Amino acid sequence: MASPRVFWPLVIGLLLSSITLAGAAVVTYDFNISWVTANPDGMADRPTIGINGQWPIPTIRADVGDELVVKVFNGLGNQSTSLHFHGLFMNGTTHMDGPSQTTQCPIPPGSSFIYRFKVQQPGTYWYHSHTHGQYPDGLRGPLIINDPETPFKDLYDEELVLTVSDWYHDEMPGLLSFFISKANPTGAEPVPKSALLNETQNLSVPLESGKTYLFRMANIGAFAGQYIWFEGHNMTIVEVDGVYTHPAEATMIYLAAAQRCSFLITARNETSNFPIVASMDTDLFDVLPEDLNYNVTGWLVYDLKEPLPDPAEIYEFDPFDDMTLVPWDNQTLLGEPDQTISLDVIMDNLGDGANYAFFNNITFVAPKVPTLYTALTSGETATNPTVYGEYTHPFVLDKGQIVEIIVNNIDPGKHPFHLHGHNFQAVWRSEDEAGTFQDSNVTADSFPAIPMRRDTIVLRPDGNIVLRFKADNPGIWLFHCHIEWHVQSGLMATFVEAPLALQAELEVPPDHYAACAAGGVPTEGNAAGATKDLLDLSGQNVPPNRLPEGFTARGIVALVFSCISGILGVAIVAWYGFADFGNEGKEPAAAQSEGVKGGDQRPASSGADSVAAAGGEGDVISTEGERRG
Ligand SMILES: *[C@@H]1O[C@H](CO)[C@@H](O)[C@H](O)[C@H]1NC(C)=O
Ligand SMILES: *[C@@H]1O[C@H](CO)[C@@H](O)[C@H](O)[C@H]1NC(C)=O
Ligand SMILES: *[C@@H]1O[C@H](CO)[C@@H](O)[C@H](O)[C@H]1NC(C)=O
Ligand SMILES: *[C@@H]1O[C@H](CO)[C@@H](O)[C@H](O)[C@H]1NC(C)=O
Ligand SMILES: *[C@@H]1O[C@H](CO)[C@@H](O)[C@H](O)[C@H]1NC(C)=O
Ligand SMILES: *[C@@H]1O[C@H](CO)[C@@H](O)[C@H](O)[C@H]1NC(C)=O
Ligand SMILES: *[C@@H]1O[C@H](CO)[C@@H](O)[C@H](O)[C@H]1NC(C)=O
Ligand SMILES: *[C@@H]1O[C@H](CO)[C@@H](O)[C@H](O)[C@H]1NC(C)=O
Ligand SMILES: *[C@@H]1O[C@H](CO)[C@@H](O)[C@H](O)[C@H]1NC(C)=O
Ligand SMILES: *[C@@H]1O[C@H](CO)[C@@H](O)[C@H](O)[C@H]1NC(C)=O
Ligand SMILES: *[C@@H]1O[C@H](CO)[C@@H](O)[C@H](O)[C@H]1NC(C)=O
Ligand SMILES: [Cu+2]
Repeated sequence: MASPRVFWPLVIGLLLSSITLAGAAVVTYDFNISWVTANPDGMADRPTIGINGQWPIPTIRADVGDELVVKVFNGLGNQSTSLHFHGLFMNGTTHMDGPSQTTQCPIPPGSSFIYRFKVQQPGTYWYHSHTHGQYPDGLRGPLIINDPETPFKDLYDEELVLTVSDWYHDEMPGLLSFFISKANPTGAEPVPKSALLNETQNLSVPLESGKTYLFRMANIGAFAGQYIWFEGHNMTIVEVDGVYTHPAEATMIYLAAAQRCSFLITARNETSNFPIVASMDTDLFDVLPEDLNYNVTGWLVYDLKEPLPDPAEIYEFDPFDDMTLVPWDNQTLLGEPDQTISLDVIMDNLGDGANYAFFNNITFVAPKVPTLYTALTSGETATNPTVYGEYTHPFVLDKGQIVEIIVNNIDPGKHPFHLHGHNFQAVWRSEDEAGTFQDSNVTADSFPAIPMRRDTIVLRPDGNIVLRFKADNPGIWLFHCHIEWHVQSGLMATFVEAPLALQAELEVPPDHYAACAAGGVPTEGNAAGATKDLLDLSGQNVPPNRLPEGFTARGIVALVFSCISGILGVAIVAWYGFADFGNEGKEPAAAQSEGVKGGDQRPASSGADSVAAAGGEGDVISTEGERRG
């Protein structure tokens, strides 16, 4: 068990130095990340990533104002890892944010790494791996920041943490190499095998009549959004993603991957029991396997001797609309933006025949040098986005700017977008199929005076969203879809916020650089590792080549179907054809893309570097073999 150890001597030291820190503690967790066996849906034992021999992994808990210290040992043996503390601003500690190749090097097997940061925000968060699409294999758990001064403290008697998630029977490396391959040209995401409630099924939640409970819910799944309801009970929402809200009544909520919501439930004067239901949003699934139970049931249990009834079937999902929430602090609409970033979400195929996700014309590929280390080692050139490489899709933000992000969905899927290092005001969200924001007649006049804030928001099919935040937190922050498949297929951009302030203020501890050395990852220079001419990006990691003009995704689908329908010879010829398109006109640098896109956040995977950095770990998710036909 990883119970926190509180170091009182240090607390006393802090008390002596500043009374404003009264009560602040240092809360330490020792985590040995290693393989265990789990079977939460009762259908199959599978290797799962646990902590200290356990899965589900521990809930991290601290109070507002505490310093959290998470000491990680990578005991996996065959995969590197890292931890992201989702929703925490990491103000002054961007190097503790967790994404591999962005703010740190992946922690290789056998290495240790310490995350140390102050927690200034109350609420419901979670932590998960931010390396190689790894968290769905088990490395995901709740993170709760208790607030002794919560405005709702008189409204409830007890609090309960409750997660929803989705579960696969196969491990991510294998699923990913199929997902991003020419055998899957439409980019159909693997469908989960089960839904889970608190990483199990048939969960009993004992309630006592007359008491009110604060439920802290988080969707810690890989892919599926879930509809959640409690028969016979309404919820009073008081927090989303760490932002307190004016209480709002709901009968059903929707939590996309990575979203959180806390709400009050008042126990009835009852002796019978009530189903809790979470139902995966099957709109997200390209295929709906006949044998899939996409619902998971638990019970509010008033009396164990009474039966646990089956849930009533419902015919329409009508979840609470989070855009109607009002933050408790009444923070008003941020002013006119100083910088507007407009991103179109596009799914398309590249020359290797696989399907990728793009913001505008760029699919994310991790740089050779983690972006933070580029920012720290490029002097005044750090304000020039070029040094971060084209495929990290960098945007440099100036300190204090009001930044507006417009995301247009040129795709019929839902995408939950997440920003690291901040939450954002959700100033506009269109209905489905509204087209682009620019083409609509919506203006800032229709933005709410007090917009809802959160850190993860659902963009609707072929719709658009407009978000605003203030660049008051120097750091390197990713903006990405939180569907783990889309992270890996490239739906990610990098915000480089006030890099010169980082150079002046940040000190990266030696164990972070030791992880780089152990993995053979360079820590200086531009995205390509050049230290002399910082604007020379030759040799940067790149995605597979584009398809030649006129060669459409539909063509690829047709090819694959022709293969499936048995015209094998023809298809094989076509296949070799592809491989050629993919390599046609490639400069030596482009050849390095092979294997890179199988997983993001991975160092270059060809040449000497890759052997040391990725190949050596044995967890390269590569479709290289297939690409070569
Ligand atoms: C939960 O109960 C259902 C129905 O009895 C059963 O099919 C399922 O296997 C149970 N799940 C687990 C993990 O025991
Ligand atoms: C971590 O766990 C693994 C697997 O249980 C074990 O072999 C290893 O000794 C542990 N390492 C440390 C540092 O506790
Ligand atoms: C869910 O699991 C966590 C432990 O992982 C536990 O602390 C919590 O009480 C459980 N929630 C409910 C509602 O049973
Ligand atoms: C829940 O709210 C709905 C709509 O406001 C209301 O009709 C219903 O009676 C409420 N149910 C309970 C159990 O309070
Ligand atoms: C709960 O129900 C019982 C039996 O119907 C009743 O005696 C009791 O007064 C009720 N309690 C409350 C708090 O309503
Ligand atoms: C899941 O629950 C929904 C809502 O009640 C219902 O319509 C659907 O039939 C259920 N699906 C399965 C596979 O049980
Ligand atoms: C927010 O506004 C409401 C009125 O709409 C007011 O009652 C409340 O006190 C305000 N909250 C804060 C934190 O200022
Ligand atoms: C994307 O478009 C911009 C603007 O047209 C262009 O400068 C850039 O080279 C393009 N990048 C890629 C990777 O195609
Ligand atoms: C434009 O505005 C009108 C009137 O407010 C509204 O009815 C219409 O739906 C809007 N069109 C779009 C594309 O938003
Ligand atoms: C970060 O800290 C600075 C200085 O205390 C503060 O001005 C800023 O609002 C903070 N930003 C966030 C996102 O918490
Ligand atoms: C790593 O080891 C685990 C546990 O033995 C195994 O299940 C998994 O497939 C291995 N992963 C890779 C990528 O080799
Ligand atoms: Cu997505």
